[in-house]
Amino acid sequence: MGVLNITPDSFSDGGRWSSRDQALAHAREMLAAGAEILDLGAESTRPGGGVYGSGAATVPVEEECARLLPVLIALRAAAPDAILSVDTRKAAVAAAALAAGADLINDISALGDPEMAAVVANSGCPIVLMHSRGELAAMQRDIHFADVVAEVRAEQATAVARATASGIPRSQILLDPGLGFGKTTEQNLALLAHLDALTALGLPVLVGASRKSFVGQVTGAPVDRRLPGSLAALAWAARFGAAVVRVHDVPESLQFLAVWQAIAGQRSGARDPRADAAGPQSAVAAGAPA
Ligand code: HH2
Repeated sequence: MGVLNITPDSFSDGGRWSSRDQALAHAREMLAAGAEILDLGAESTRPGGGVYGSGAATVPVEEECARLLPVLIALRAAAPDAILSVDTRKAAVAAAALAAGADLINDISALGDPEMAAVVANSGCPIVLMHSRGELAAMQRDIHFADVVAEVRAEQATAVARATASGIPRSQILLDPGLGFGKTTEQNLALLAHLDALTALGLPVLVGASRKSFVGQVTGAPVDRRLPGSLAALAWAARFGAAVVRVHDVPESLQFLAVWQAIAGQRSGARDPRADAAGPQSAVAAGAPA
């Protein structure tokens, strides 16, 4: 999933693709590079209370639609086979986007808008239910988890139950641990290291680690130099079978995944299991070629 931020203020690329023509050109580049899904966002959701100060300002529905719809409509016409996702917390924006040809709703508030479930249920489109806690404006303040992996998993299970009770079938739901949304660096790392706890819920999982501040905190890299660290996070998402990875750098991420998968394919091949049991040191001791 390639990120298409049609915003003036997104944390890593705000303003770069905010005109219709810039956005369309970037969308074409990502599709040509092999992105299967594009995630169009017309409201930054960088959380407040931490490195982003007071966080992103809420964008009124009219403004969000005015940014989003011209790009979505043009893209739908230009790329009929692309899967177009819309990153919005607002049911009215989701309804307008679906009418304009969007295929998927990416809701970082996991049905925070009480009207969202009906919009999604009526359209039959898939929805991403991302984990977060509290209000966006203060999300990075007073973060408390006793066991982040268990609690995110339990809260995602609750979100699924709420969605199905509102008429959205399980078959339409994707989950997302919400990296960077109300979590410390260590908690983001723990969620990646134990992503299998979330995939165990039996629904496809989306992971968005690209360029996030936890990558900067581990490495000291500024936001425009976080690709290598983002790829390390991608490796863990791949290892635990994430169904969708949300990235800003599509060609680089696809090259990374192609090699990762080619190596993983060798693991599932016809290797003699005794070789693994012996381990590399035994092979050296036995005089095997290094
Ligand atoms: N992260 C961002 C936005 N939307 N959606 C999902 N499902 N998962 C994520 O991790 C996620 C998301 C933040 O990234 P970006 O869109 O680049 O920044 P901004 O919110 O500042 O526009």
